[in-house]
Amino acid sequence: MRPSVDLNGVGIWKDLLSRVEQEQIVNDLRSVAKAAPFQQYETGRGHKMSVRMTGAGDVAWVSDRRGYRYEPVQKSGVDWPKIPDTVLNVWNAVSGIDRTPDSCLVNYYGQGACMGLHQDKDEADLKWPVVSISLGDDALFRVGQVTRGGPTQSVWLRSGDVAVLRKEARLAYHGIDRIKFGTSSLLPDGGRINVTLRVAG
Ligand code: MD3
Ligand code: FE
Repeated sequence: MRPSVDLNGVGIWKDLLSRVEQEQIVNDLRSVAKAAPFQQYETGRGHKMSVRMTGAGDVAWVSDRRGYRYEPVQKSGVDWPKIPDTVLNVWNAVSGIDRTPDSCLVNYYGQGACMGLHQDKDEADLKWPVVSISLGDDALFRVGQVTRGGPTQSVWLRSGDVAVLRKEARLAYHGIDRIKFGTSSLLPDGGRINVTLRVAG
């Protein structure tokens, strides 16, 4: 299967997931959020992020005043829940690799939430791809270069779109400029969920 868009290693499958598949994933994510509630993390500099986050798998990404890192347990000491099979199915369909991901991060964007340009390099081995699933409201995704400050390209991510980041794109600066709140009926209270699957450990 080949992506419908390819921006320097960012492969995007527009509309890959049907409405029913999206609903099943959201349903499974409700169980994840029950076992591991969403948190509004602080950065090392003490700024609260606007995106709410949780995770599943052997490890998940967390941030606090000590900085960011992958943690094998939640702040409470409780294990992260299992990665839902509905989410693993998406990885198997698009990642092109045999290994299973050991970490699933779940980001929730409410009204006004955004994510500044950053690189993902907290994973132990950066050669593995990252798979991202967009659910809910439309998001303006921006991807730049491996170095900060280069030219960027933007694309709208919509509910059911799946992106795979590999090669140059894996280390490219990227972020979410804004959400068009209320554009999707998938989440009853609006907003957007992004699920990323990673080999982190
Ligand atoms: C490019 N998430 O979780 S999704 C993140 O929509 C993250 O929540 C955004 O950036 C979101 O780190 C963007 C697309 C995405 C995800 C992971 C990437 C792009 C990426 C990792 C490396 C390069
Ligand atoms: Fe990222």
